Amino acid sequence: MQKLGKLNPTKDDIFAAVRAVHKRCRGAYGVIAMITGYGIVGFRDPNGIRPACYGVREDDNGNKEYMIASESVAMNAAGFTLVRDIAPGEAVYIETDGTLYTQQCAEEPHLFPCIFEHVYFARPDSIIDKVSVYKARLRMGETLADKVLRERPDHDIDVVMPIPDTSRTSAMQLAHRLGVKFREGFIKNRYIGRTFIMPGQKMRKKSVRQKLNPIDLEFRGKNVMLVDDSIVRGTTCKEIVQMARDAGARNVYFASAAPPVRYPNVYGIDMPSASELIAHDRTVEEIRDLIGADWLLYQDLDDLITCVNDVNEDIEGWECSVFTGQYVTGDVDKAYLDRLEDARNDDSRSKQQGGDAGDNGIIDLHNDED
Ligand code: PIN
Repeated sequence: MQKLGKLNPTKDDIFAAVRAVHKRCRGAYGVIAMITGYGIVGFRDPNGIRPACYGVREDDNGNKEYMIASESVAMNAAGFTLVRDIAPGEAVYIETDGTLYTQQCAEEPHLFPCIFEHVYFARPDSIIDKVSVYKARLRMGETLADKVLRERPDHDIDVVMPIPDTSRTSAMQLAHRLGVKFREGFIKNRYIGRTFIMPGQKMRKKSVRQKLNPIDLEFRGKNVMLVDDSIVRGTTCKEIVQMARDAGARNVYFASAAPPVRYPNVYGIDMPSASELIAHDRTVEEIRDLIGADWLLYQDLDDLITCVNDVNEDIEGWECSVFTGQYVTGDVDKAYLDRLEDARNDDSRSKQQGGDAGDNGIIDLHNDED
């Protein structure tokens, strides 16, 4: 329901409106809104699941200008300097003349940032809640290397390869720590842009081969360890493992910088329904078999948490529900997840689209590379 407010809203009216939104909404959100003629307002959900920050720059007359964004990289690109993250539940209001006001608008704010931002979503040059995404990804490579050495101290990996792009940072550090070669075995076709939602396995399979092309000489006769940021549906990695074999690899090992994704995301990441997640209700060995790899290595959740943990004492915990099935807002029950399953699986998506695998306007980031 939309209410028509006062004609001349003051900052207090705006903060009161944000307080009302927090009372009414559940889940995760980062919001930026323009109030025509008055200013812009930005705020973040009371658990700080989604990121938001603001920055400043001076105009030619020395006046301050502010910017609100979900990631600090946006600031750098536009010539702003990051001031700080918006606190969970807090709102920032910038009037058209550049005056900035902030106010905490949630009754019980907590900081539980989404760990998946660090695994995949955020750009590596972003700093979220004081944590450098790049450094976190480097550490993911180190902890993966330690796990390789724990599982197979006498491993026979000849070469480590990233599956471009997100995993490059961790793959590089994994290779470095193991003391094995790092090579770019797959080249991404940069002329194929972000593909919008593509329901149906067939479509997804075809687009993997259009997007990635192997450099055969890097594979021939070698034991290769492929590294990806995560395994979601498993379609891409199954195809990639096969491509590595076709290119002549002797053994294909697969490492995921994230733990098994076993549960759906209800906090803004458009992920497949539980039944479409390859790791849902499956053991690592079953997944390994399904993707056709000779060895499958997943990051441990404790290790992933240590990769992001040490810089910000305000962080009370991490939103890790896709790995644990525990949702920090405490209001996600089985009935809700069942409804989600019905609405999100491929069958219902293509029904909604009259059987057509076309664009429904939702960007499914996890199909981007499929
Ligand atoms: C790749 C990001 N990354 C690749 C997203 C594929 C899971 N997938 C998650 C792996 S990129 S699958 O950086 O955007 O290029 O498990 O669903 O097949």
